Amino acid sequence: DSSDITEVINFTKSNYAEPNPKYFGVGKGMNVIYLHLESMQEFLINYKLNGEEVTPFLNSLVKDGNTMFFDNFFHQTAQGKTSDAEFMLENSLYGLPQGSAFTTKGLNTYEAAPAILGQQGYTSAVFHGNAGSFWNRNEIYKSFGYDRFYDLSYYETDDQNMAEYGLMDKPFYQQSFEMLKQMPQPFYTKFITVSHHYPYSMDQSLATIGPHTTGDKSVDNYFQTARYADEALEQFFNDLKESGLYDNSIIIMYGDHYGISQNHNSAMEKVIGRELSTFDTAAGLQRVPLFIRVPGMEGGINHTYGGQIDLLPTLLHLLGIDTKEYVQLGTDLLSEQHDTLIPFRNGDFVSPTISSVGGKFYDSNTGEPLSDTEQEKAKGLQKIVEYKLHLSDKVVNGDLLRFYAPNGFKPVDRSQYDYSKPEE
Ligand code: GP9
Ligand code: MN
Repeated sequence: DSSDITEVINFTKSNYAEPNPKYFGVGKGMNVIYLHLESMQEFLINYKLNGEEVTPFLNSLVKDGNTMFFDNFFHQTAQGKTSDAEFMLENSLYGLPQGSAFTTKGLNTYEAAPAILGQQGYTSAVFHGNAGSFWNRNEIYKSFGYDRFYDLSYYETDDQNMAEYGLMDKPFYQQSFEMLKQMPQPFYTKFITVSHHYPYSMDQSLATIGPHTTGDKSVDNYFQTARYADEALEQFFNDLKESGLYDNSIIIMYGDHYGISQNHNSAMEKVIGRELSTFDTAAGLQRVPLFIRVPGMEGGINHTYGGQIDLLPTLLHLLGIDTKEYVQLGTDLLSEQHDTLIPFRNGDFVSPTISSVGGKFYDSNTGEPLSDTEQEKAKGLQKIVEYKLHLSDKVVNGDLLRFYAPNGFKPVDRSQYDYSKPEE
């Protein structure tokens, strides 16, 4: 009932991280472009396969000085995979422990990014070259307040340009760009790519790097589709630059979840070039890349520990919108008070000092089991992690945002949205 939301608000208020004056509002009024790096793991960045960079374009952004790259950023998804990542970045609420909140909680009340920004004059859209019903997107996006959803029906496809889950990244970005140019500004947009998706097979005539040589097919192919995705991104960036959108848009790129599951650990040892412990595979390798570029903001490598839950408060603060009154479980990555305790959905966690995997605690820096003297501290962190997940599940399962809206926030009216393509 409505008293449950009070407990949640008490927590989010106490966990609130004040915006950093250095970054608050630096992107005020700018467009927002989220680029979904399907199945990208952090280890790909600066990885060399036979002396060749796999993702030369992304690597160039790490050192370009204008883009912030986070090298301790973790995905926090579970069975809902892509949809869990989207759920977190739109709401700063966790996905569910089982199944996908997108599928089962599509009709809930949300206070999601598109609605918050819609009330600040933004037009929002998702671009995705797959059927709109996949992950129930065409329903839950209405609850988030997305104005437009350009799904597969908006794209030209043929037998040559389709990957297993939809239109391949290069034609996808090309065609999306034509639609993006027509959008009223400022806009809040998200581009969900599909080429670099398990099992990572692609037309070999389009491949520009050889496969890896571990002997594990999906691991080996992973590098080819990653290269293709990297090339598609570069092409899209070039279009943004030529059109001028590059100069008034915040670009955020995030890996959604692991691409190589823990069923491939022995091949991954060959990829990484050393023996991998449970800590390495269950925690360390769950890092995904995060890039944030705000025109005029200084970049560089940022070592802050963070997760997908933190994206929404980070973005809103960059846009100059305070998050104190919102029910958000993450905190601004750029705040001095950012909470660096990062829960995984299964109750494991990472932090800059202590990590937890399967009920055992580790030193985050050495990967060694934690000393006896620090066990109590670790148990304290474990309790907080469980509490955060518990509160989030209470909000999502109880549809608790029905009972609370921050001052001035107008609840979303789902009936106002229709994503079907107009007749020609
Ligand atoms: C499909 C795509 C894939 O539309 O987003 O989702 P995933 O299998 O990665 O969860
Ligand atoms: Mn995915």
